[in-house]
Amino acid sequence: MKIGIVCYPTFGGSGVVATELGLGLADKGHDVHFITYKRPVRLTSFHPNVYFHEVAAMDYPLFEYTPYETSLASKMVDVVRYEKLDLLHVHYAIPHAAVAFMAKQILKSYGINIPVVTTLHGTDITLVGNDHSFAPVVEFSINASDGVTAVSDQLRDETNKTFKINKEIKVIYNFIDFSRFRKINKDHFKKAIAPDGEKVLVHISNFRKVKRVEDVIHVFEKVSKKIKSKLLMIGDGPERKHMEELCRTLHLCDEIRFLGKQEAVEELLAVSDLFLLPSENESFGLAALEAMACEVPVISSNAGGLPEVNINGVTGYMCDVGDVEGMASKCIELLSDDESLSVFRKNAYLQAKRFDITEILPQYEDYYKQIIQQVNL
Ligand code: GMT
Repeated sequence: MKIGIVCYPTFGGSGVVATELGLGLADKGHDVHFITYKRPVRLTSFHPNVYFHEVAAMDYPLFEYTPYETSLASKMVDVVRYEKLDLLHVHYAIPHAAVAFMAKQILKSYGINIPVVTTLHGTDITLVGNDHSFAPVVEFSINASDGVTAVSDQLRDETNKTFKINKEIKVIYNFIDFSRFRKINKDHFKKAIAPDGEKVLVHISNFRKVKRVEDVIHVFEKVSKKIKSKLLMIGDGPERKHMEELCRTLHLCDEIRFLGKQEAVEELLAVSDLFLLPSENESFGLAALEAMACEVPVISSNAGGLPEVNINGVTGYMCDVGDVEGMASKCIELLSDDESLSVFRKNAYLQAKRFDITEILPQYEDYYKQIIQQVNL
């Protein structure tokens, strides 16, 4: 198949899923055309079946806000026509599903009926999409897509609760590529990060409010009073500055390292003992899955779709949102008992195996075929 993928090219979860999906499809012999405003961060090397079409938004003194959607729709029309795509797969409803609708209508005037699949990722429904400044467009464009997928059962249910959706939303879980995410030996990293054999806790996110990053610091504060430990904070975003200030206030700067955005997170997960994800909301929690694939158990909140990924008492523990005390005591419990920590490590890996890319990718291929057939009826 010739597939067009539209996504955010940044470090966020939806862009990562879209890029890994495209690369996986390309490995299977499909031609994949990424249409984005920048090369996606995980698109790092040459692949014979992968193409990148950059959307250049036009600046003009009249435009206080650059009409990016118009440029994107034009690029989508151009790529579908000239590359003869079979299907467009857009990730994150805003604005991609609405722009896909516009592109689809324009393509009809050229006699092309391009099938459009929209994948919902989370905040496009829960945090941003349900705001009244977006909601009517989000609802309309989900209904106008030929196929719609969500990354967890919870996100599907939430979408149906929030909007009047007139079609079935298919759940296709996020996935993990074990050729990249697996426990590797990085003993020299471990010695540098935890020279006195300290336990290593880790958090990876975009440091937005929804991640409750301050809970990560407060949990660690409690853990570090009982267990010799270090905390790695990976990623960047609006809350990072406040978190660095909080570390100073709590006199924890020697124990907590802010590493910013990292390409090879698997190398840091390889030296980690626990992953912390206390999010206010999380449709799936791809970062937690990446940790689990590297045999790192997860202490998380029980928000959104997290219970579909992290199994309480098996692959880690879950507590209510904001229950810093509970999360800290579960960390201390696990980190004090090497035997049970190693059982949780194995369980985390086995659970991650359920989301192996080799299991999930065929679900997308089958869905594409079904939607293409439906549109061509
Ligand atoms: O919040 C993020 O981490 C970014 C956001 C995105 O769309 O880029 O992530 C959402 O999509 C990910 C991939 O499907 C999910 O794993 C995340 O759980 C989801 N984030 C939220 O729902 C807050």
